[in-house]
Amino acid sequence: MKSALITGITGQDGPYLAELLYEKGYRVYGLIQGQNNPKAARLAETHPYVEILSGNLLDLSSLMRAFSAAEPDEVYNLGAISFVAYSWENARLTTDVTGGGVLNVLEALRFYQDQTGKQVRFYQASSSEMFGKVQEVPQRESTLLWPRSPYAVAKVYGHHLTINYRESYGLHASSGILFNHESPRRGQEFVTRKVTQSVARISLGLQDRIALGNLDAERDWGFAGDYVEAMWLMLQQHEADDYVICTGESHSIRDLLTIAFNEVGISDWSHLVYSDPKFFRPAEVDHLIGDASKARDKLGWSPKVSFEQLVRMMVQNDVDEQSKLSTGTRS
Ligand code: NAP
Ligand code: F7E
Repeated sequence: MKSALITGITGQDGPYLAELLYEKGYRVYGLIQGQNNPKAARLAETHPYVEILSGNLLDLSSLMRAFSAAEPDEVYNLGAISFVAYSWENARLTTDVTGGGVLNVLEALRFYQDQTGKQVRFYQASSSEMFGKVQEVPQRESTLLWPRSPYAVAKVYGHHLTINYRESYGLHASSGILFNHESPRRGQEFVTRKVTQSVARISLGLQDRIALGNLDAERDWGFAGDYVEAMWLMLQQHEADDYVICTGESHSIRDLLTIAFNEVGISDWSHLVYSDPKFFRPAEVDHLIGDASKARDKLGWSPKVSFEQLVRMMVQNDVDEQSKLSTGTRS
């Protein structure tokens, strides 16, 4: 039985990846930070097969202990401070966790390999945010990186460190340059979930309007459930490598609003959305669109869920969730 260790198990992607690995017969370990993290109990309920290990990306010794406990064949480093807007206000912490955390995991892995002689495969969660002020359209593995936030700069560090450890020590270390991927489990601070949850609440009479920032930004949005499969496929290759994972389609926040409102029968949303300066960023990533040809050719990977299906899935989930919550509040 193979064993996998996932950092960031309490985020959006962690549980999808855990489900995939468990279905494939893996023993799944998840690293959880904090002394009494409320997400641990929730995970134990929804994913009882995940064996929880306590640890923090900032604490090398905790990672070394996690390696000893999990005896992993594969390690997926999904843990990060991942909200771009937050990274300007907490640049030091973001740099340490999102960037320095990669160094700690790679060092723990090297130590574990040296001690046991076991070969461990490593996945690093890199990001399309690294392309930032894009130097080529569409963006591919060879596109020059031009990060536009402390988060993106930290991800560039983790990306290059992964490549460097592969080249320096011969580690089977791969970096997935994933474009935005969403789901009903997406954190409420990200624009897709913020929109789908607000639209659900507006349709139920629980909210009047949505405050947003830049409506013209464009992203290549896919479904998280599709993207975790690409992570796994990368670690099944004979050679470690870097891959862009995306849909090859780009949409604006306006498109997102149109599809989301349409799902609840509202065709004109202009009076339901207003602009709030606090949601504009010091430096914006205006337009992202990727080219996943390499992943398609070498991994046999392609996305299954379209942007429209994704947004509709998220709105339907939020309508159900908000209806239950409001009924619970009234009773
Ligand atoms: P997410 O929902 O923000 O989850 C982040 C995870 O990291 C959470 O489990 C969080 O734990 C954990 N974490 C934060 N600080 C930590 C620390 N100091 N020690 C240990 N764990 C820590 O992110 P996601 O959307 O699942 O994304 C997974 C990874 O892919 C992230 O690295 C993200 O940067 C990257 N990525 C995401 C996208 C996307 O569109 N979703 C695209 C490209 C790359 P708590 O819950 O306890 O805070
Ligand atoms: O913003 C604009 C905002 O926060 C998308 C992370 O998973 O994907 C994610 O980063 C766009 C930006 O995601 C609001 O200015 C407008 O242009 O949903 P987001 P992100 O910054 O693209 C990448 C690939 C990652 O790696 C990250 O970890 O939407 N926008 N108004 C807004 N964004 C938010 N959050 N809130 C607004 O009110």
